[in-house]
Amino acid sequence: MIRTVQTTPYKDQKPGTSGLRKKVPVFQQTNYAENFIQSIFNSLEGFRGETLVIGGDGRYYNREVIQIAIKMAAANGFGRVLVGRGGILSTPAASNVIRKYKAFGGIVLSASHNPGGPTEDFGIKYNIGNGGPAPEKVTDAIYAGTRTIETYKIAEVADINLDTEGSQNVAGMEVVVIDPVTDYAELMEKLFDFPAIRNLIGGGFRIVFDAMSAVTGPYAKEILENRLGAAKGSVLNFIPLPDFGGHHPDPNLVHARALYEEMMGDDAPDFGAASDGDGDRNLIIGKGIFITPSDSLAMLAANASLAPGYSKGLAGIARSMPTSAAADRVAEKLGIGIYETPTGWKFFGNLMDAGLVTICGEESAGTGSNHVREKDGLWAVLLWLNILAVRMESVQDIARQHWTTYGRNYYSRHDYEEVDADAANGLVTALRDQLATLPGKTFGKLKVATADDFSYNDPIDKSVSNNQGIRILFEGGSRVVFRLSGTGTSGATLRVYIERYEPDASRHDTETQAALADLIAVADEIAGIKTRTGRTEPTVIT
Ligand code: VG1
Ligand code: CO
Repeated sequence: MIRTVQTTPYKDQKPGTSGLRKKVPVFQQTNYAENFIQSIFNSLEGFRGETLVIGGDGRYYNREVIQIAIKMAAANGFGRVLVGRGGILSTPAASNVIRKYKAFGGIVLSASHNPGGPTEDFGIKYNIGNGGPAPEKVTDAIYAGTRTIETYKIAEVADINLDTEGSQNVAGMEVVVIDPVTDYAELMEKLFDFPAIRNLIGGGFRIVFDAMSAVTGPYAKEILENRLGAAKGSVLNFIPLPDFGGHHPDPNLVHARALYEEMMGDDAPDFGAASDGDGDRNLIIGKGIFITPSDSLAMLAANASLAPGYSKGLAGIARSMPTSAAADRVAEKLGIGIYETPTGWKFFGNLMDAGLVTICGEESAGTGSNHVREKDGLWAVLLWLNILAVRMESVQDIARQHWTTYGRNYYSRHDYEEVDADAANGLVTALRDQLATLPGKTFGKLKVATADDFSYNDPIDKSVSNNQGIRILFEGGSRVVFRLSGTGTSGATLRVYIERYEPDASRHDTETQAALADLIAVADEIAGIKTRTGRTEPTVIT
């Protein structure tokens, strides 16, 4: 019943920032998914008889690849597979299941915030036993394996029933279909003061959560409406759809525009939030105020000890390099460590495992803690609600007080999507060539202090990751950062991150793009964005 199938390598199976992401038709090529999954297994040792967790965000092609992955896990000698009912597990829920049931690892099927559907995106990611994304040495080994693969192993059995909870036997391996929500909801109840949040909501505090027709719908319904008493209908777009209703399940001001408009209206609810395709990102909007992800990280860290799960305080904070330095000021005040890592959650795992950090965050709307080893959209929403329930102040008041105490880091990211790959690479190369000569140069009122290509030395496993983004730091704490996306599936996406620090509270009311206007102009002057890409405007501003 176990068949060994001859195959030939595909040359393009290099995992990016978060797993292998390609268009669905690419994944539908003969043996494409099989080659990658076998290469994952080939890179691992000692999993015979162990447990593997499998789940995905429900996007188009999810079920097909789950069937393949289960049959291949059986053929390769895993002892047990835990799979979410319907093939559903949000990314943070998958991380929790891996940890809770002491699995060897997990396969998470998602292309996160990218659109889904027959011609849109799909993805496969491997997570290790700590519940987090495989570190670079593992993804490098997987990629090396895909270049030389000759055979894969699969059990020749009928399709597994993914829709009924309980245990089945697949070619001698146990497959347990689990409820995707229960374990996760239990964990949230342990971390947060649900009675206090229930009181807040019972007292007339109105919330709205947009699940964007993606995976968090069932989680948000259960937690926000059933357990915390939010009015029925508070969770919008709660049915996960294979194509996310034709939208980008990306919780930002562009793709969650309707929510933003509602939150800026006269009769706005008190708190608005959204999550992405696989449930690991969050958007936080208070009545009349959008909280940037970088600010959210800082504000959550500053107030985390108000929630029971963090009442003993934080060990430290980590942020990705392009994320604003707002969290650094909180860490300084709390007297705890702050770590700056490359983009992507895989770099936080070692720091959390070593007990050096409790809370981590990225400017791309990812925040999380050591409760799992992925970023966690609903977790961020619940920590906000817990803080609001204790402080009994509005989001707006909490944000303003925070800026008054710490100063405000005006922050924005400009994305230029699907630009010509050669033009994008040329732009980055030209920037690298300028690094040595930029320091000391002035652009209007701005003087370059330092310029480099970010390198990360992991303090735990001593691995080094080079070329993680070009940083140009100006005197006074402003900076621009340039890097190319590692999650896109067509052309190149240039990301430009712009930040200015403003300590003076009387100047905290400027519109963000206006506050950053001179830096935006200098970024173009130094990098030649318009001339090199032919674009006059970013595709997305967040
Ligand atoms: C983007 C974000 C990064 C995030 C990654 C995965 O990567 O910038 O912060 O960790 O997506 O998020 P890139 O390489 O495109 O900039 V998710 O929610 O797509 O798994
Ligand atoms: Co995501």
